[in-house]
Amino acid sequence: MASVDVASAGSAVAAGSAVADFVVVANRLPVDKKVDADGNITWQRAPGGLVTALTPTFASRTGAWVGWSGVADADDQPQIDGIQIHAVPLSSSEITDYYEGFANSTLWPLYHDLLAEPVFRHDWWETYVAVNRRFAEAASTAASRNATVWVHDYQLQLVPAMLRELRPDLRIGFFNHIPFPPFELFSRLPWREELLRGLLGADLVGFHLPGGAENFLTMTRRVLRAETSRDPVGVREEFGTVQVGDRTVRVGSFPISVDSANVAEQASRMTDRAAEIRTELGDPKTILLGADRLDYTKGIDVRLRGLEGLFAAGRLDPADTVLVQLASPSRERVDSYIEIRNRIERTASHINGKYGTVTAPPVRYLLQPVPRDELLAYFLAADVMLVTPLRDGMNLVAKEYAASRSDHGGALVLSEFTGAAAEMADAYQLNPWDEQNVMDVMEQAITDDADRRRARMAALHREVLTDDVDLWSRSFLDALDASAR
Ligand code: ADQ
Repeated sequence: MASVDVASAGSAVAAGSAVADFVVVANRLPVDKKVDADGNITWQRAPGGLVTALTPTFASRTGAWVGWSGVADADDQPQIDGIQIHAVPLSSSEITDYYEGFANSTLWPLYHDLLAEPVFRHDWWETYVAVNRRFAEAASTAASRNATVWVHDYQLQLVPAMLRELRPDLRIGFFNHIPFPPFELFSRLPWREELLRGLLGADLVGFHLPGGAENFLTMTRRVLRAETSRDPVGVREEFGTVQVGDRTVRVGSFPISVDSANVAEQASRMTDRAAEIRTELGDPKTILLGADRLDYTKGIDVRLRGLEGLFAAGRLDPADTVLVQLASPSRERVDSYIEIRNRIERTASHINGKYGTVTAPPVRYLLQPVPRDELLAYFLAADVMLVTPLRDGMNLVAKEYAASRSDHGGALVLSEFTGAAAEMADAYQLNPWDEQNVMDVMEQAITDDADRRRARMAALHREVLTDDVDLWSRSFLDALDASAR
């Protein structure tokens, strides 16, 4: 992570006259605040696709970003890379109740098909409301008259309506980065009406896939008895609508992507390091790779069990196979995350104990974020990338892997339960709930004919280079510009 230049807050903003005509509101800022033992403060660019996606937009407008800094109680307003930063302060108890609680122990498991049991607590909800109001107020302070405000993700679903009430002049978009669940799941929420009304404060509500958009339209019709149009909620061009009084809210799907050209270019400089990695791993015949935030949705245990099954059946030789699992720590104080970490670590060490030797364990597991360049070198070294989530809104790793493989080498194993599967038909797709199928598809990707593997990767690479993250943000913002006031 590189440190970035920090200038003090612009006096116009400090004086309360907002200047930004484009404001992003997201749970996290694109920078992390670090405070050392002597109290010195530095800001470091946080890795994340969103800021990259929006760089061209920020370059052409006066931009501001409203979000949490990642540490308790910070409320700084530095100017970083030309973007006015509005850090929304969160106390330690708000981090527990709003972030770890309502966002990640209620909404996250509910929206991911109950992969963990969601917890419904009224005190968490109250903190979620209070924190959402704080974000809305900060956005209202940051935005100039008639500005465009783009609110992101499940942590901030109340912000659109709260912001509209404060600032009816604004054009407000909302994008949901995780799946939006079907009626039977969403209806469990004691606060389902409030959340829907919160989202309907936006002019445009976007999802990765048409299925999420359809679920949202169904919810508003059945819970709020809103009038909806169900034009095909296709990708980009076609929209459904919800009538809210005299306002028409548009609803559509916008599958996110990655900064493909940049990934390809950066990866092309990592070929030497990729060769070195292969040597360091003992030059095995097959290198399998997983790279994920350590989350129970990502199916890290699915691929480990698949590997064990193939070893047990004698279909894959443990002496000639290495699976590298790069896991970056996430939400480490939440119980369900502690449980999945323990399960993954038990399974990995069981496989190594049973099928490895002291000097050559087949599973290499890292619980640390890996620097970007190094991650790309692993992508190039991998013969097969394993992306096996039980549920995932999109999954950027699959797209980054395809973008990095300008050489058309490697193969992508991809769960049908990711958003990415809808576009990446040339991946080796599997059903992560079917152990037999997991083993079969992993084996097929490893052993398939070289020409077929190359043709599939060539198609995936070509596609992701065309459908990049710039197209995603432009299509969302164009649709928002065109939306009714
Ligand atoms: P995430 O659940 O965080 O995103 P994903 O889309 O896969 O998941 O993005 C993860 C990012 O972290 C990728 O850029 C990847 O390169 C990086 N990463 C993964 N493992 C890493 C490691 N060990 N070290 C360093 N970096 C690592 C949410 C939704 C997704 C949706 C995105 C964007 O859950 O479904 O695709 O938002 O909308």
